[in-house]
Amino acid sequence: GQVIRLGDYRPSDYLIDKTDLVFRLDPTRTRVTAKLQMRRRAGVAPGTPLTLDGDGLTFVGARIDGADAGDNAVSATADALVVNAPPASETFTLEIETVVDPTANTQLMGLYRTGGNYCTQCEAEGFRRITYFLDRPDVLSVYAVRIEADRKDVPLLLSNGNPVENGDLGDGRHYAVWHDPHPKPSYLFALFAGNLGVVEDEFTTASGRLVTLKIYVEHGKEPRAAYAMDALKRSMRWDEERFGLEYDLDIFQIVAVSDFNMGAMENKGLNIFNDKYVLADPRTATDQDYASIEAIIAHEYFHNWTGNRITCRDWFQLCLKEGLTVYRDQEFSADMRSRPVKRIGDVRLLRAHQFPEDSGPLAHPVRPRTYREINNFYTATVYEKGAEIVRMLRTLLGAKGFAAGMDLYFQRHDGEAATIEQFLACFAEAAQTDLTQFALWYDQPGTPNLAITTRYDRTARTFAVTVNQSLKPPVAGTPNAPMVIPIAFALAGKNGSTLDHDAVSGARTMQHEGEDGVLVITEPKHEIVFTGIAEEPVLSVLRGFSAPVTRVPQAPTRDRFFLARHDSDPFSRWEALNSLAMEDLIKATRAVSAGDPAAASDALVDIFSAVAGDGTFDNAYRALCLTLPAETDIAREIGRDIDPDAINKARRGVTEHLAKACERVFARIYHELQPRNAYDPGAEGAGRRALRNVALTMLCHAARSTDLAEQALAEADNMTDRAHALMVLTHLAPESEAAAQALEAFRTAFRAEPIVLDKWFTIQATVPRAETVETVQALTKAPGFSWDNPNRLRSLIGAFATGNPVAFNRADGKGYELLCAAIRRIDAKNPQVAARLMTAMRAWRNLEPGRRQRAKTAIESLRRGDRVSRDLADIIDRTLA
Ligand code: BAL
Ligand code: ZN
Repeated sequence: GQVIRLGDYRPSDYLIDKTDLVFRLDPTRTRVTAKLQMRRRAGVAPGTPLTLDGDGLTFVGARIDGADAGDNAVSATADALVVNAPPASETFTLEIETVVDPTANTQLMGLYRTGGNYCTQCEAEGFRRITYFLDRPDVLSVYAVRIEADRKDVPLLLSNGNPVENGDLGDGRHYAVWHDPHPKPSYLFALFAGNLGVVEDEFTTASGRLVTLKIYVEHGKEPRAAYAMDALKRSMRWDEERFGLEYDLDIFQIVAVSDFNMGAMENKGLNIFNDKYVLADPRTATDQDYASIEAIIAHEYFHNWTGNRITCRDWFQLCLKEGLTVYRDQEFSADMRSRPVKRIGDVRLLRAHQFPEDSGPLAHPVRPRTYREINNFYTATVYEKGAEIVRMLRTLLGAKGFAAGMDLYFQRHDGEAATIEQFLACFAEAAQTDLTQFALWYDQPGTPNLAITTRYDRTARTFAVTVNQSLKPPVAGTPNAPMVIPIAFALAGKNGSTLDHDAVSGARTMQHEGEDGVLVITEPKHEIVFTGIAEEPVLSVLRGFSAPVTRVPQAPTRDRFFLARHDSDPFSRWEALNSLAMEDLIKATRAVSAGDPAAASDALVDIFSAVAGDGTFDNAYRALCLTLPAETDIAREIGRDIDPDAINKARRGVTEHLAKACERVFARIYHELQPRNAYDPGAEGAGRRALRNVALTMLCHAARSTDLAEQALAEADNMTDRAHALMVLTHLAPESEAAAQALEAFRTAFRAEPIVLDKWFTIQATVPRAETVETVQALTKAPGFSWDNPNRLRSLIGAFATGNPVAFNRADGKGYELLCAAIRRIDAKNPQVAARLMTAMRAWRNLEPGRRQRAKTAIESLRRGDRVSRDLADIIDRTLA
């Protein structure tokens, strides 16, 4: 495939000022007319040929300035339309007619059918599957859209912007016209047409604009859209209050569909959502589902400014909208819920998904410099590390400096397609600082490491801190210059309170009002000295995870035990505890490999039971503290020659040890936190359930019995408790009659609810034992599974490959074979989903030699197959490179 390079960017020769679309919808032969108001860019020679992008289109005809364009004027293939000699005038109209088959569109890019309805997905390059166009984000156009369809089957006709007109066409058909006054790139175009129910509400913006809000869902599911509507209104208010950003149309619509490659899409004024991120009620959704809905509704809404009003110049700048918008939705959720709990969750996610990406064969800069297939760059690096960069800016500039930079960005670039350089320039200018070195965060792949040592001199009353930064290039030849690393810190005295100091030398420090002090690391090595330190402090660093870095070696064990009890930053306290647990888990893995039993250290048992019994902590926070690192976390930490069976055995052993040692505390928690009130999805209720469910898991481990899980399952009055109890029962006693019956009861109860049944698939796909390979194979034939639906594929095949290290990495290689066979089958229909599933094999080189060889063989045989999509070939080739 062809490689696209950032360095090759140049503006298009032509612009499209106005785009008038007419859709005559038909299940297999939809006719699309695009009337494009073209404008030659200043400085481009008259008559310069014009090439429009296409992808799999059937060309019908073209007209230039109203006259039929003959074969000499225009040449069209499925993948491009060339106007060989456009009019010499500065502007002209180009009218193009194409035919597309929405029913045959299994890629779910462009115009496709879902649940009998018509739906579009255009980001990144789906619009070219609808009509020929300059399908690139820096071509902004004003759209008017007319949709015609059968009235009975397709009563609802939606597109971006405001409704203009609708009416009857006789012959059973009708039409609607939409107009979006905001110029937008083609990737933000959307059309939905079909038959759905609607929930309606309204919102008045700070400046008094009355906005109609509509959420469309399957008929009968309207009550399940109430939470999404509430989240939307809270998002709209929050963006006004926190960023001063108001909504800018008279109507905002969300459509929930069941076949969708991504989570959701921020099309201007008409967001299209995977229904799993809209629909919720206590019977069908877990607390995690509610939290995801809140975050994603907010994320897509926030894109209206960061993405839509200011978009990206080219796809290399994807993090400009995604990293920034993730940062914004993280802040929103932190304000709606518990800030430390949200931060810990986000950091766990970053470490689980982004760190491995950044240290393996698929590593890329937050702003990549090349790509073969842009769909493969909607990654944890672009999104989550991109958000961390924005967070670091905020840390370095302080609340005021950051707000000034954001304000300037909106003021200067509204209505434009911008770059990372332009974004950073706003902060540099507003806060009067140089961000040249900081910009390396966008260009250098890999996770920097900090080595930090300390020395206290009692007589001189000085505290010396040495910081070394290093960056191991994850891909041969990638750059690794020293970066700007903000280290939020405190010097903790005996009871954890922060000690004062007189002066600091050796690094720039900053102290923004009401925030932690920050050491600004810029060199490979800093020797920092604090003076006037009255007692020996314990250094607390990277508070709140102030930079996306690793720290190897860890702080001395003694310091971490101190911080786990006393650090005044809740994140750092969790971090210390988590790293101590990790240390024990790694020791236990070594023990298991040597044929010895796995156990937790006495010190870990002590602190674990102290945290478990400490009612002063918030429940959700305590639940996080009492959750051991996952097997995949342990594998990542071990890094090489990984034996997933040993890790599983070790984690189970340590869990049982801790569970037994703290059994009484967990029993007390379990009984004290019995639900008292009706289910409420808010943070407080979710925290109670999270802690109680941790206690349930631990009690089952302690007793080596699933009786309590069975009882919990019988008592559960909401999906959070029900799914958790079913998971514990199935994972701890997969062969039991009780598990079989409970699974069957769940299937029967939710057989008509695909997104709920997905939980049933996932619970079974993640049972940690070798036989699960055969279970997953069998489940592909179960009623309710479909090879065509991305959610089904993710909840069965995806969960198996990424959430079940034991079965997926079965020593005989059958897990890899299962995944690769599934991918081959999926790739023929939906390359994007196939490529995404393939990333589950990116860490194959870290496995012990036997598994490594089997994984490699499976990947290679997949690559040798005929007809591998560009998406999939790109991932495979980079994975093997
Ligand atoms: N732009 C793709 C979906 C999202 O990030 O919101
Ligand atoms: Zn986004």
